[in-house]
Amino acid sequence: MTTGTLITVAPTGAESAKADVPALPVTLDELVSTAKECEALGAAVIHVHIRDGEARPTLDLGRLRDTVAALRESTDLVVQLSSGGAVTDPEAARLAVLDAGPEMASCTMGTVNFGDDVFLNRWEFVVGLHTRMQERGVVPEYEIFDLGHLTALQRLLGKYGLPAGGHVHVDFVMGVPGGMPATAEALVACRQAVRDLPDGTTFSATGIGRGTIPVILASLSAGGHLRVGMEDTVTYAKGRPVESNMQLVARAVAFAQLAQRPPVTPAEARTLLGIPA
Ligand code: KMH
Ligand code: ZN
Repeated sequence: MTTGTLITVAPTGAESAKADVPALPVTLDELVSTAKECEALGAAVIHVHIRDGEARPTLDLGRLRDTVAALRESTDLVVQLSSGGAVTDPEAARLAVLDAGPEMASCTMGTVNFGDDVFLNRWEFVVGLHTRMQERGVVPEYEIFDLGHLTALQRLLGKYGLPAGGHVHVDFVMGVPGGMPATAEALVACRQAVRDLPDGTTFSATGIGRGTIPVILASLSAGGHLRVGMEDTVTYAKGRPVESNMQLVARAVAFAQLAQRPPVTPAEARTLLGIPA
């Protein structure tokens, strides 16, 4: 059954510098006002990376706790903290993200070359993240950068059981240099592999850079959901920098409406993802 579209906004990420992308929300105030505006436009989930006082990526626990509290206070969005952080973040700090008490967190399903860097996700670490999320009642979004990550997820769930809430939701991150391409063909291959996961597994997809629009169109056509935002996309169209996260969310909402799969509300997103209201 085709449903409405769950739209996740990923407003900041860990890769772009504020100096290069001045519209990037990096302070708590900027993040909260972005979140409120994106919610009003149709976003239901926010995937959060935070920055320190110098706008550098950080996993500082105090700041993460304040961020979760501020987003809960000001919006109804599902708050999904990134446990991926930046490629330089140590495993212990990435695990400690769960101590900030989010409803949801990302869980990347394997190692991937990441431009000139390596985004390291050892099996033992992935198992640690998954089981700690089960213990804490944090609902994962499994990040899939390559087709084999879905096989790894099948293995993880087979050995360690379903996540908190019992529902499996994955996000295809497409077009990272070193990962799978941002193409309709790759999305269909992932969609096929999702059939080997538990019944009812849902997926969203995000295309990096120029893959943004092809992936939106392919995901909507294949019954998937959408993630958009300045973590993944800083150019709106050729020669036109993104002006704000709201511009990207508004475009995703318009595509979803054209596909006759309008955005779901945060409350509907919680039901879909198995998150207690
Ligand atoms: N910043 C990337 C190295 C996640 O948020 O879980 C990892 C990332 C994935 O963005
Ligand atoms: Zn992220």
